[in-house]
Amino acid sequence: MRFILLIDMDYFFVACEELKDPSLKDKPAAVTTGSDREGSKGVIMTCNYPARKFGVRSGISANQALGMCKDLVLLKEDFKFYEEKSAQVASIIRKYSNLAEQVSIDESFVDISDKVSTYEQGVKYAEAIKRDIRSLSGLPCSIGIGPNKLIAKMACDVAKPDGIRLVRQEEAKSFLSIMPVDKLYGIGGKTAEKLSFIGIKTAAQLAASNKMQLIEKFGIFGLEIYNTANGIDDSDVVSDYETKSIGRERTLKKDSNDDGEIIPVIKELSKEVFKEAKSQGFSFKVITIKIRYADFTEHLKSRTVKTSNSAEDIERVASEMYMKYRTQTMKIRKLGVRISGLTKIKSQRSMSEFFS
Ligand code: TTP
Ligand code: MG
Repeated sequence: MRFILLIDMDYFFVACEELKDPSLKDKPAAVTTGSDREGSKGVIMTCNYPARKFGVRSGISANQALGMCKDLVLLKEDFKFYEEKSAQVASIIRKYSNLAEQVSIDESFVDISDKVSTYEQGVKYAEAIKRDIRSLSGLPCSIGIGPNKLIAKMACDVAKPDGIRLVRQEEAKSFLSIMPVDKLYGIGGKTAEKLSFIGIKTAAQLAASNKMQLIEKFGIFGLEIYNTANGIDDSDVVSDYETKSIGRERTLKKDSNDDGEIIPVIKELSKEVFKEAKSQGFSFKVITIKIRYADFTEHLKSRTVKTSNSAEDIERVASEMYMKYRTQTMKIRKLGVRISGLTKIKSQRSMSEFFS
């Protein structure tokens, strides 16, 4: 018996913008791309739920969106920030399971089959992850729970926004049956159109159709969509988790060779690296600094220490290496601190924390 979660952030880019400007919360707002081009307000990447009420959606032009909702707040995309938040969410998820597969900037499958043994426990587990994501990143998400990736994904769609939805194996077929085929995971508009030519419009019709006819028409893909409509999916969650090292880098506001400016940056980066190592429960053996000079040459220096889990060790060794290897003639553009030789010191959160 497998238990799979699909965690998808709600109105992700705009939710990130709300963190920067909480006054956006109740206003219809959208993030655009391409607004730099002359004479263009750009294209909508996503919008919040108040804006969706007016029909605003991803992919339409900002002008068209303003036609639907004249008070729509347009925000320019800030990918760097969204990527940071995405990485933060991914690291929160990893505290719960290493068997996590990030499939886009804001969604991950998580296999929790070795953490829970009933659907009810799966819901509790999902609630705990959702709570943690909200309190640590400040962002809302929705979670679908099911016996496979397909069902988890479809369950998440109906859980939105800010919800959790469980669909058991035995409910899967009837859960899917009312859906139009183009709402099924993996079936796009073109396939839906071809299916409608042979009289198949809903998942129920697809599930009850002639398997051989589908294979004749679509090849192996025909079998896949037939299985999809029947709630069958045995694909694995493929873990993208392999922490060989934990690092942080920062570009200085202005190129500098002033130790008084640089040492505090190294200390700050060391603290951040330590915080991440601590949250993932790792001790480390190797500390590395990276110095990128104004001419883009890059220097890496490493030192191996006795296995450690102290913030002071990272700060001290990183600062010492900097003082030893810096050249004072060239200004520095970017600094990095990294730890490797990681060993797990803390087991992942145990179920007892959630069920006590
Ligand atoms: P989605 O998860 O599809 O959308 P969403 O998170 O904004 O809204 P929700 O999940 O609550 O329905 O996509 C994640 C992000 O990817 C989204 O915030 C912006 C970006 N994106 C685009 O840039 N273009 C698109 O066409 C879509 C659909 C999303
Ligand atoms: Mg999303």
